[in-house]
Amino acid sequence: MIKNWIMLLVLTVLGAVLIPLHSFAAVDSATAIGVWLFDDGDVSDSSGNGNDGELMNGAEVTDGGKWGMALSLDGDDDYVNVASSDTLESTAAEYTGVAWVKLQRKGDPHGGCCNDDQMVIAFTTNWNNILNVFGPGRGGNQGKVEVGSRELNPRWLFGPTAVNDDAWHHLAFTYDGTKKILYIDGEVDIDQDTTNDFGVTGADVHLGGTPGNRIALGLMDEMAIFNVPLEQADIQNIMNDGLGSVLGLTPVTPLDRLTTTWANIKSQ
Ligand SMILES: [Ca+2]
Ligand SMILES: [Ca+2]
Repeated sequence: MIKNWIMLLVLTVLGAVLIPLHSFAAVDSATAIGVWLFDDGDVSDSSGNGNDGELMNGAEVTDGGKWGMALSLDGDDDYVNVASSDTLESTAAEYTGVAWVKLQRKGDPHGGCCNDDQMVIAFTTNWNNILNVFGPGRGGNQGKVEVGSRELNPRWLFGPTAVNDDAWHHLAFTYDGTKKILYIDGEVDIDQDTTNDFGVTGADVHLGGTPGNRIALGLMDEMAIFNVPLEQADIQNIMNDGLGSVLGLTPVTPLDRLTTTWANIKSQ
């Protein structure tokens, strides 16, 4: 009898210690302003904020994503438009943007240095906040990732790693009001001391390109915007476990993650 009580005590203490270490809800889902998983075949926002996107100029949602379906961009004129909103404007001072990208190398440059870049996430049309991949007009820097804003000081920054190799890479841009940080595949690619706010009032958000230029060539998946600067561990959790799992949108067991899409969950 005493033995059983001791065993129960040990198990209770172990549980109290271990359960917090295995919490999957490391990211507060209330800080997710827009979440675009593409698994319903469209650009609906899974965050609950109604920041649904519109497919422009033939942009498609296709199979072959990093998780389920993905956004497909033609490198010519495709992009997604998300209309400005109060919730999107809540990212002015603190921000995280994340995306999986599978981008091809573009051909010869045309239209100067920047028009052939591959935009991932942009609050624009005045370059208020960008996560951008350099195109052929950038010469030897093609494929490197740029983050920044016309409103920040300093404005722009790009890291050493190229991502236009037609393989999946996870990108994240965080800003906490004092430092901008670019993560590639969960590791810091570059950071920089920075001041000012983004100034995103009235700015539409564009995914995969912008109206007129910087159109991506390839696939994007699991894109999201937060109004807080996520920590590196959060970004790695999102990369490894998927946005749906980390935000509590999908079951957390590995088997379910592999075999069940968000679309299936929603239909149940
Ligand atoms: Ca098109
Ligand atoms: Ca997906």
